[in-house]
Amino acid sequence: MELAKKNIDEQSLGQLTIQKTESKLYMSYITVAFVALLIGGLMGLLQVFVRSGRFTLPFGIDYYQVLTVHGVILGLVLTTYFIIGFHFSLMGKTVGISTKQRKLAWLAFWIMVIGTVLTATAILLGQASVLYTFYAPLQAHPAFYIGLAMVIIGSWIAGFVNWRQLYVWKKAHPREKSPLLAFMVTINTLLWFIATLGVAAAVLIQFIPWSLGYAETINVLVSRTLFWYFGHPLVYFWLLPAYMAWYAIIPKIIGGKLFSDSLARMSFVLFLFFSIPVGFHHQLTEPGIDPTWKFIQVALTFMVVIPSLMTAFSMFATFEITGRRKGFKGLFGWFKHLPWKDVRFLAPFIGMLAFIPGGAGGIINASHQMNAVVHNTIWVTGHFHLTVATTVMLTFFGISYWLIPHLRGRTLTPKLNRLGIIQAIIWTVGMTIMSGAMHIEGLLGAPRRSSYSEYGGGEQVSEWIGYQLAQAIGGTILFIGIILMVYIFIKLTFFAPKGDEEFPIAEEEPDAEQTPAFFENWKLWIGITVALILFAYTIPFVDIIQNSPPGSVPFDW
Ligand code: HAS
Ligand code: CU
Repeated sequence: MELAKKNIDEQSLGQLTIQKTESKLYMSYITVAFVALLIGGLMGLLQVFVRSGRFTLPFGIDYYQVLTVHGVILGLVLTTYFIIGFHFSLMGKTVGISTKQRKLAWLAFWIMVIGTVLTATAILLGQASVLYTFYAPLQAHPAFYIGLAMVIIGSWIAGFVNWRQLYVWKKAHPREKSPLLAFMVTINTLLWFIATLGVAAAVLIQFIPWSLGYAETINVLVSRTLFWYFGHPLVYFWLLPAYMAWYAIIPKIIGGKLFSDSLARMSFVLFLFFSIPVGFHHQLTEPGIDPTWKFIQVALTFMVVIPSLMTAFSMFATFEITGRRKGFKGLFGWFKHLPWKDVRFLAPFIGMLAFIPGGAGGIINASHQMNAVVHNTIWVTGHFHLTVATTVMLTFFGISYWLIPHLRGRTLTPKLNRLGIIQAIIWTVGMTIMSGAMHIEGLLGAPRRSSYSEYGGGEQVSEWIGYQLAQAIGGTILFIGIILMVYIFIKLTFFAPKGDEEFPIAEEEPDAEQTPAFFENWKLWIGITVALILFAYTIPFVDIIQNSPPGSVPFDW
């Protein structure tokens, strides 16, 4: 009896230490994300100040240097680290992680960190003011590209670990369907791997030799095409973790069940298919790409809207079914049951709301004729502050409120919950003002990626300044939101009372229909994805290579 008890104690002790070491790994990734939030947010604040026309940057700091830090650190660093930390947490929870896999995950982390430091150093020394899209012929110091390549390689290792985790689980559970969240993580890492091949090719074959001086010129159109082959799926790599929370976590938080396991899997598979062969919708105004292929990729872009509409449908259904089960009646009565005072729900919910105008804006962007009106205007900046900076970010914040205390063995106190609600409201107000002003100013023709200028003082230009002031107000409110979020992060990580915060994963309905086995047919999914990419890119890419204008030399400021 004594012996048995001792064994059990040792076992649970073993498990506890495993959990602790796992948590440390996941928290490391997430911590980098919050540090990035603070730095990147501060840059955003400086930008809106400069563009208000009433502030100049001190110490000769260049606007475009600040803008590069902002885009790289928020668009590439914050997102990638948070997502990998979240992916690992989900996999650890659903399929487990072995010691060997954990070591590899640490290796991935350190390669990414060294890469991030290299890239950041190049930018901070003023040697890489090329923005996060690093369009040629703008040229950065080689360290910028080498650092980026290391971040990508690190993220691949992390992805391989995730695949291995699922593989090991499947071996141990033959004929069982993989857990939904593990399936989703696998799709998102596949999407990321296939997409980053493009940008890795551009960086390794084009940018690094060119910046080191081994190649005199660079083929601009090829580099931009490879970038956008990656750049569009990149935005779904950000969105899908938010969708994971919407599909599989939010139902649990509101006291409901998973709406449909098959629908959720199908929408993720559709994202894998249609996220990648659509990069040309960022290049609609670019000469040198055959309009027929632009048209085809636009048609495919409209295909990728479908899984988002499926998600919207699924969310409404979850809310309504749960409400009616709780006894709320009438056409919209079920709406009342939603836990408005629970920040784990409220923050992602506002994210969903923001995606209605955000997604509609995306459809406008993707429409060839309308793209001509908005392309390269600050409308586009407004679009992605609604999508990634509101829909995705508020969902990531919503995840943090339970994930961080869960990993740290703490609890989300009512006080922190209240602060979180205030944070979500501040974010909503700030973003509505800033993004709204950006959309309108864009329609009035104001350019994006641009510092303050009176452009010689035309009538049209004088219309813009009011909106830029509004952006400064919205941006300042947002920065207050960032400070508050970082404060909450520190509280949740180090000071919240010890406890056992729930990891909310929704269960299936007891009488749910069985998920068809073909969802596990990875070869089929990858095969279709590759076929679609080859279809959408081969002919226009060969055409671009054969008929491009001569390569460009570096653009000197
Ligand atoms: Fe986009 C440019 C087209 C979605 C991010 N996009 C960008 C850039 C970024 C970005 C960063 O076609 C700028 C890149 C740069 O630096 O140049 N975008 C689209 C389309 C979609 C889309 C068609 N974008 C996103 C998402 C992003 C993102 C998601 C980040 C996470 N985008 C474009 C185009 C451009 C572009 C062009 C290039 C513009 C140019 O000229 O440069 C679609 O995926 C959108 C589909 C979404 C929907 C919404 C569904 C709604 C849902 C919410 C339901 C709400 C509920 C709440 C349930 C159709 C799922 C309940 C509510 C109650 C009332 C109860
Ligand atoms: Cu896109």
